[in-house]
Amino acid sequence: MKNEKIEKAYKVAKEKYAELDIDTDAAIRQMEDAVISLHCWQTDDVGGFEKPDAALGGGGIQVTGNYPGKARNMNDLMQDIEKVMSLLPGKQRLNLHAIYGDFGDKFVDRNEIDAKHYEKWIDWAKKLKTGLDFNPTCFSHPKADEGYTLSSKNEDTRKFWIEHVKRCREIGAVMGKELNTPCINNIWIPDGSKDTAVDRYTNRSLLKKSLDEIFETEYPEEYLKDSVESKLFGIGSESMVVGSYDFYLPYALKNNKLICLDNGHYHPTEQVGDKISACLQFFDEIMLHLTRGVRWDSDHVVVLNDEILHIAQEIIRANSLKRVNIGLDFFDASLNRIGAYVVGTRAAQQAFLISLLEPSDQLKIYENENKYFERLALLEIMKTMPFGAVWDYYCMVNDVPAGIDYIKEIQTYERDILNKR
Ligand code: RNT
Ligand code: ZN
Repeated sequence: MKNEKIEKAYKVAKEKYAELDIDTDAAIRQMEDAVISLHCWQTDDVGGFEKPDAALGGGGIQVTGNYPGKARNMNDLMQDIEKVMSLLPGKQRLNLHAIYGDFGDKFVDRNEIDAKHYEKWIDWAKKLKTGLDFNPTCFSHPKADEGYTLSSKNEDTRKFWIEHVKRCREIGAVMGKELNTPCINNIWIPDGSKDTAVDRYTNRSLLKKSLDEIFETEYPEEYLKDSVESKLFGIGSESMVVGSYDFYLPYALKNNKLICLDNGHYHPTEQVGDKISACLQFFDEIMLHLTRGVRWDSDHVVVLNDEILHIAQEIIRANSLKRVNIGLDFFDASLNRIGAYVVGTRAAQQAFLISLLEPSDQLKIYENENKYFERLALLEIMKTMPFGAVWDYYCMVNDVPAGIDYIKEIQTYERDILNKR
């Protein structure tokens, strides 16, 4: 899709950036390494396919809204994600939750799942030449109703969830092997307490014990990578979360696992961007869940805000794009879900492209020379550079709609497909 207007604007922008020694073509090339793992669960509000009309329950996370057109089954989900991918520049993977298996009409409990339930996904990913990531689902289940899973004092419950997570790792390893790209199996559990808890020590030692047992089986790194995701609080776990940052950071480090940083899981003024350069001193790789926290909720659609930009900038400034696995994590049922993906993913991609267009050498020189006015001025000047022209060109060369054109495409999809569900 050649577009003269876009090319013309790009030419001007390219020259403007070149004045600051920034090569826009090189930045666009580097975007190849900014692969985004699309979370499947925005398509159906974290429902999954275990039974008809399955819905997210408990677990400290919530979906609100009932916008029409949610995915009802695997075919809908595949169709939706393919539509999303067709509107995004660059490369994406798909991040599945265990509840999205191919279970037919039979109820398959979490401790019974195996690779055959995900064969269709593997075939689909092969067809699309992409990779898969995976997540155990330790919520929306009667055995999670008491609020504790891997850290439960009920031995039956704890064993049940250990078995589930073990199977998820095995499934993930099959995905990685079949698709020739490591699958990241990310463990997040909802365990925590609404009110003041007094025996946190026992819960945390149980969680540690469960994880140790789960990780006993080793898989080749080319097939499977494990990550663990912490949280500050959730709905119903306001006073204490067992898997806190202080728990998982040392656990991951000591046990050679990845830490997953979800930017909705920290104190409101805490910056995940600032954690990047710290974690990268000790971890070979990290995992991200990009999201947008709004007051107490951590899962709004990502937009291009300071927080996301800071995260992307820190990764690029540390020259570490290849060491960061970028995932998304939001679920909003009050708007067109395909639109939510495209807005959220494009915002994340824009943050990376803006960061790649930063005059980082010059900024570092100013900083090293204590020229703080100059550093501040250049950072401010960058905010009004013609980034939009570079972005549109990036979309154009990737053969996807630029500017406002994707809005219409999603409206058409809504009319022709989503509204008929
Ligand atoms: C919850 C965590 C977790 C979930 C998904 C659905 O607070 O962020 O990543 O959102 O597993
Ligand atoms: Zn998350």
